[in-house]
Amino acid sequence: MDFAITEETLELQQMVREFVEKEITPYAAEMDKENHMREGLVEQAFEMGLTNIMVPEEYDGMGVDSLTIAAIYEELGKGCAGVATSFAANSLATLPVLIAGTDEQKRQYCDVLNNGGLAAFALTEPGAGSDAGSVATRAVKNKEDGTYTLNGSKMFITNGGEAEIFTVFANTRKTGGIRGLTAFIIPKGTPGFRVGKKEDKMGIRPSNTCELILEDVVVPESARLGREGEGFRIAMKTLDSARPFVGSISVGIAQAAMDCCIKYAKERRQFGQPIASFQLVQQMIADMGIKVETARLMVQKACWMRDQGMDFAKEAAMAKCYASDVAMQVTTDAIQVMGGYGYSKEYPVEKMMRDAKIMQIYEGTNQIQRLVIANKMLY
Ligand code: COS
Repeated sequence: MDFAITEETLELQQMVREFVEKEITPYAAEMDKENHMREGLVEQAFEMGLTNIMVPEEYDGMGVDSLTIAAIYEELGKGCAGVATSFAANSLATLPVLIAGTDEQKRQYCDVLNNGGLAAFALTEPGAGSDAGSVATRAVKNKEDGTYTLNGSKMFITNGGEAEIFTVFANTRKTGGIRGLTAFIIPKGTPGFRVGKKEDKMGIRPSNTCELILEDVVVPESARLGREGEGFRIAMKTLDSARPFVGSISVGIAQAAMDCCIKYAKERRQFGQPIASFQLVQQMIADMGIKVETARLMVQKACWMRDQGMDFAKEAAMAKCYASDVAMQVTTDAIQVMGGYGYSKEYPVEKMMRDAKIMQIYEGTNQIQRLVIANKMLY
């Protein structure tokens, strides 16, 4: 095992850290309140190469490895997990195309990202969350010209209202089920494809989360990713790949909450001394440190395994599950150390705690992660 961070990654990480400290952290509370991203931030992030980080070199991207992507998402997660989520959703949406797309499809998709566009991964539906195979959106093949007509709706889609291009999962079988799940590339503006309600969420509020509606959306056969019925495998492989990155955003949240509470504990005086000198506070801080360090190592190991071409599904699920649980525990404890101040919007930790919660839910709940892990351990 060797996942030492290279000089190049360190340099990039430092650049992103400075960008986050200047352009994201100072605006995080405002973006949270306003429920959308600051004007111009996507463009600035694009200039830094942060919105198309998943694009391989052969499609004119940076072509960085998973460890580097994780390091970058951790930095973004420190500043604002909502912003990190929006940019990471671009990677999530691109992965199915990289996994199953033709050269032409990869070029089409990557070009959108390389021009600063956002992308969205549309799998979830009102009735299909953990049970991804129960997608009810139908794709019917038209015998005359080979096109497909899609009807249905999608829910909780990150970047839904702002993406230029979408990866949409629909069922090509009348009877439904995982064997009919099929993935399609659908550009914004395709007739019949529209954005529905925007979610008013508890956390990650700068990220745009919307419903999508498909009414007689006609796409050419060339929009289909892989074969009919290959969608479930594509979705599962995509989620395997994306999970360590949810882990890295979670590590970022936890690190930021821990840093904030350490600073506070050194400044806050009670009983005539800084609260950092009390052993019960020290124990909480030490436990936070152990958890953050462990979570980061688990994310790095899963990323390294992915980069080595090893089977990393179990480690990806473990990293996502553990790191997001850590983010929730550390943000909760950081508020505990900071008492009433931590609970107030005067400090950023209450937002971090709200942001942390979704990490245990999206891209597969932590209950699903445990199923995946147990399955890999038992069979
Ligand atoms: N990679 C490749 N193929 C996979 C796979 C993976 N990681 N996981 C499962 N498959 C394949 C299996 O090999 C199996 O294929 P065969 O039937 O040809 O053998 C098929 O998919 C079905 O697998 P399985 O029986 O394990 O599927 P289940 O219906 O039991 O579902 C869970 C498995 C619950 C793990 C899956 O539905 C899941 O991950 N759900 C969560 C979805 C999710 O994360 N939703 C969040 C919204 S997306 S942001």
